[in-house]
Amino acid sequence: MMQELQQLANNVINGDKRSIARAITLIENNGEKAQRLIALLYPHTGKTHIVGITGPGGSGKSTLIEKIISELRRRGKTVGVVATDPSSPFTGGAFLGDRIRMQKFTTDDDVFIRSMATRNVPGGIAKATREAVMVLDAAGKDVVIVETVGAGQAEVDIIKVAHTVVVVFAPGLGDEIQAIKAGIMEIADIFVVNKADLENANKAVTDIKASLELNTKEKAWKPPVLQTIALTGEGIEQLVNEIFQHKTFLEKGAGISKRRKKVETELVEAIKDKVADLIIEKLRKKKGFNELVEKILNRKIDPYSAATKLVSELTFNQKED
Ligand SMILES: Nc1nc2c(ncn2[C@@H]2O[C@H](COP(=O)(O)OP(=O)(O)OP(=O)(O)O)[C@@H](O)[C@H]2O)c(=O)[nH]1
Ligand SMILES: [Mg+2]
Repeated sequence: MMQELQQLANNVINGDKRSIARAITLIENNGEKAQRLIALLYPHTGKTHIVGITGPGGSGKSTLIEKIISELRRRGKTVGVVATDPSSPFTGGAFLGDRIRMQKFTTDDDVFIRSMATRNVPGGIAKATREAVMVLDAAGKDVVIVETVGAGQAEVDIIKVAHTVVVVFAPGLGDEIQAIKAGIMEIADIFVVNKADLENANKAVTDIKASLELNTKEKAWKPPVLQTIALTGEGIEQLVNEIFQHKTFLEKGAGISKRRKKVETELVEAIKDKVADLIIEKLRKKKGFNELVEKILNRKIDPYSAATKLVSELTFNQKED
């Protein structure tokens, strides 16, 4: 098995498209193999620039990404895309429209696009996305784009992997903007008002700028607010310029703490995983476990009280330090 995984890792590192796809599938299944693969790939990561693209449903993220890919290819950059949509009821999370749009890149060996399966991902979609990004990073992609609908904590967790966060709005989505502001405004590095061909695009820009005034006065990086028309490609070149401006900004020092924080998040998330597994394994072995399952089944106790009881009885072996 080890040899097979090593071979897969080598092929990923060489940028082989089918191997990248296989590696991401393995990771989605989140088994022991997945973890070994990550261990093999991790030393080859850390070179890609990760761009998170988020915003309300239908604001034009996917259309924008298609144009960004073309612009990046024009500049000779290799690209990976991971699209997630935790709320999508569709298997695979990708809309037919997305698939058709992105088809033109299928013959380009330097573009890899993946829609993450969104349901029943063991370990969660945020983890699977983080690891898929690692695979594309190890595969040598210059830029990796992560698309997610910015609506809840899960999405904020997903976007935390990004170095540069682009938030995409569209005119006339006032309520959505309000809903999203809470979680995502603080982590946005670039704002885009897409669909600038529609009415009220200028008003949307003014609104975003007004709310930025309130909380970015002392920040070294002031998030620009751009207008785009993803349908025609208008404004895309400037958007890509801003993404690279932000990359340069991060490389000049401001990014060191951000990168450190990112790695810290990775470690904490990995610990959470491990700790949960370890504790659950330990608790399952206690005879009280099955008794409590029985009691929950008979509605004699609720799962939360049962969990509290089990966890409070846990002991840790100090010698294992
Ligand atoms: N008028 C106009 N329509 C656009 C523009 N960009 C995208 N659209 C349209 O808006 C709709 C949604 O575009 P998508 O790119 O799928 O939006 P999305 O944000 O990826 O949507 P979700 O993935 O569902 O959240 C599509 O019908 C696009 O053709 C634009 O600049 N102007
Ligand atoms: Mg989309």
